[in-house]
Formats: sequence, structure tokens, C-alpha cells
Amino acid sequence: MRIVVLAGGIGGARFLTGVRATGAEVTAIVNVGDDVTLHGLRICPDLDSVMYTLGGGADAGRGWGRAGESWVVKEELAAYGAEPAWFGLGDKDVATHLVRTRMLDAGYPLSAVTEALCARWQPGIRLLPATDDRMETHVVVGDPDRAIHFQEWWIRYRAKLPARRFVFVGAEGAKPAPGVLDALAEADVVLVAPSNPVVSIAPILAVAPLREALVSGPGKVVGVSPIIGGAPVRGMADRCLRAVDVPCTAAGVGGLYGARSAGGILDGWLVDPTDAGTAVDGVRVATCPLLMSDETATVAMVRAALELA
Ligand code: FO1
Repeated sequence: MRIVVLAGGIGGARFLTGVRATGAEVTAIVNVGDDVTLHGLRICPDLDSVMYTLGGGADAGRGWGRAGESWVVKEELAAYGAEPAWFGLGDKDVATHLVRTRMLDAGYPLSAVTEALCARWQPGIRLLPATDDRMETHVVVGDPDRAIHFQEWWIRYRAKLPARRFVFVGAEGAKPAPGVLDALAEADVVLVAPSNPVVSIAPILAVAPLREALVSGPGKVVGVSPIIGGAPVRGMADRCLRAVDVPCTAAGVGGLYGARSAGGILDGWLVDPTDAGTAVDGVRVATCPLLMSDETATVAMVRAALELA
């Protein structure tokens, strides 16, 4: 079976360990909207979260970056007063950013860089950026409007600055990365991971040819709710949903994605039993415990999503 997964950072990475466990041929199409250039290095948080998690190098508790990390470079940068000091640059993580930046500067596309980095980490699935083109999520805050990078909003301001809207800079004209359209054309099932719908899944869908290939593809599309009982499982999806006037509920996010038969993307929507009775027009809804407390629970979720498909 060929499964394609649309995924963002931490929630997506954890979900992908369950999809990999099914033994299917898995392609993850990963968000690049979080990507940022800091201290002269190109950093791809969602691709790295997935690569480290599936490669066994992630710090599971922190959710991002490497296990056994140290912060000497970060401290030395701070000693020089080199801004930004708010970004957590780990010493082991810096090596990833140095290799990526060097390859990008040499003209390799992000997809080739990701493939090269994955040669070391062996994630056991194919990792594709949604696009090789530069695309970043910026957040419009304050009065008068000013835009800051998503990472600054997320890390420096802990998403506390009211977001007026999210702008996916570069989405216009961004092309799907090599392999993305083929994967969608050949997929038996497409799963939308329980990632942040506003800043992880939406930027992937903002690559128009990718969204068109998803909607017109042969594979059933089943999403997994990132919201249980009106609250995000982790992260700050509630603050993102508020910014786009979407209720922080399983039904709200299901409605945001919408039914494929009505211009949306979903055939099925998997919700937690807490949200049993959730209805989304034109979408078949099923329930399954959605807390990814361990791999067994995650595999059960994936099986339930495949069953629904
Ligand atoms: N998240 C934080 O909350 N604080 C950080 O200092 C931080 C640093 C960081 C460095 C590399 C990286 O790949 C991810 C990092 N993240 C950090 C997570 C990052 O903000 C992610 O984009 C979000 O967690 C959403 O996926």
C-alpha cells in the first residue's frame, strides 16, 4: 500500500512513526513554512523534527532538536550580543544547518539537501519538502499592521501577540517539490497528520498545484483531528485557530479542511471519542482515541484512519 502523509512538526513526526510501523510505502510531504534563516544558517524545523524523530535522534520531551543537546554556540553568540538570542540553536543541530546551508548555497534544491541529510538518519520513509521554493509563514501582528516571522511570533512571543493573519510568503507560484505530484497521483491513501492546521497543514495546501493534485488524486483523503475536546493536544493551535476565526474544535478544523466533494480536501475525519457526534458536511467521521501516548496508540490511530479510508 502507498500512503502519503501531509505533516508539520512535532505532532506530524510522532504520527509518522505510527504510519511507518504499518510497513506501507510512506511518503511524507512536510511543511516548509516554519523555515527561517538565522545567524546565516537556513533552518527547517518541520523537516528536522520529522527526520530526527524517525531517525532516532530527537529529544522527545522537547519536541524539537536533538537528544543530548548542548548550547555552547548559542551562549557564545549571546556573549557577542549576536541577535536573535531567543532562538534555541543547539550545537548538534548547528551541524545540520551548516550542511544544509552549504548545499543550498552550492545550488542544491531543498529536496536534494533533505535526501542527503536523510542518508545519515535513515528515517525509513521518504521525506519531501512541500516545495523547493522559498516559502515562509509570517504573522501580521499589532496596530498598525506589521509582519514578523512565524518563529519570532512562536518562540519569542509564545504566540501571545494577537495574530491578525498569517501570510505564506512565497506561496504564490511555489511549485511542488520533485516527487510530490507523483506521490499524490499514485497514493492509495492520503493522511493529513494531526499537525497544526493553520501553520503546518495550510502552508502545504497553499502550494496550489499540490492541493489540486491532492483533490484530484485517486487516494482517499483522511484527516486526523489535532484537537481533542476543544483543546490542542500540544502546541498552540488554539491561538492560531482564533486568529483565523475557526472554532478550536474537531468539527471546526474538519470544516476548515472541508469535504473534497465541496471544494475541500477530506473524505474522512478521525476524531477522539471525546468528540463523538462531530459532524462535518460531506465528510465521513469516525472515532478513535487520538492521544499518541506511545507507538501502540499511534499505530491504532493510523489503522483506524486507514480503515476509514
Ligand atoms: N521551539 C521553541 O519553542 N523554542 C526554541 O528555541 C526553538 C528552537 C528550534 C530550533 C530548531 C528547530 O528545528 C526548531 C526549534 N523550535 C523551537 C521549534 C520550532 O519553533 C517549530 O517550528 C515549532 O515548534 C512548530 O513546529
